[in-house]
Amino acid sequence: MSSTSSPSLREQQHPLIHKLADCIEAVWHGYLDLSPYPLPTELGYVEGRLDGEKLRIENRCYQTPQFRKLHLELARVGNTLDILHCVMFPRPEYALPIFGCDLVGGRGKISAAIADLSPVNLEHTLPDNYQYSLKSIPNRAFSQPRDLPEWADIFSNFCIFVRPGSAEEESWFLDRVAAFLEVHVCHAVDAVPGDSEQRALTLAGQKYYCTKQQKNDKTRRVLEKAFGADWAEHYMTTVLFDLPTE
Ligand code: BLA
Repeated sequence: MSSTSSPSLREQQHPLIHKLADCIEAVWHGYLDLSPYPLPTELGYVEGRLDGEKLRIENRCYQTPQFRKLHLELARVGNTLDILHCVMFPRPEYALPIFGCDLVGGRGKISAAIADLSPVNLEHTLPDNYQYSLKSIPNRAFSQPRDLPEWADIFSNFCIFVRPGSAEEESWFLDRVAAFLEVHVCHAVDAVPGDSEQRALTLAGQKYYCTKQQKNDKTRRVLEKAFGADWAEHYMTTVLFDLPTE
């Protein structure tokens, strides 16, 4: 494992990952008041080995007045596995959903493309203004929809989980995620902070979201094989799906 200055992985990754990474950063820079998020420096850029192949992880992290942590992670295993992971954690003062996205591919094909705006309230519903905006985004008929695993009860009705079957479907996915992001940042910058009771509920909802995401064995396995079980547990609970310290 080593830390070095961070070269840009996305130029070498699947074109959909490259485009989505650029899109996410353009929305963040275009609409939000970004400041750096203090990620432990040893985790900005990491390298390990998986089945004798090099695993490289590059993290970009920011915070804003509304978001505790905006995290974009790009990872590459040798030339066989490409990953984009992105989560936008709102500050618990704001009763906003969590934007999450994961793209996993290899050998020129994306096998899993998932994106959602996930509710964190007890009723498990998105705020009315989100529902209204999201309903107007075109719903495309992807040829290979995928079933969510058993732990995934955190996602909304608007969640998209597919294996994109063509270049056209890849661009549909990209357009849908771009639309999710625009809806999200536009509503987020207008949001007003709630009271302490509301904050506690939102925090509990975020905690539930993280607990469920930590059950993703497919993510854990990749990290365990490259870096060991303890490192994987530490990474999943402190970098990928951590919680604010109250
Ligand atoms: C699936 N995630 C996967 C898969 C791998 C990873 C290898 C299986 C791909 C497939 O079945 O085709 C691996 N993902 C990683 C790794 C990282 C990562 C190593 O992010 C870490 C850096 N996962 C998320 C987020 C969401 C998410 C934010 O990190 C959703 C918002 C979802 N990933 C997700 C889901 C699956 C997946 C639902 C399918 C799991 C399954 O089918 O069991």
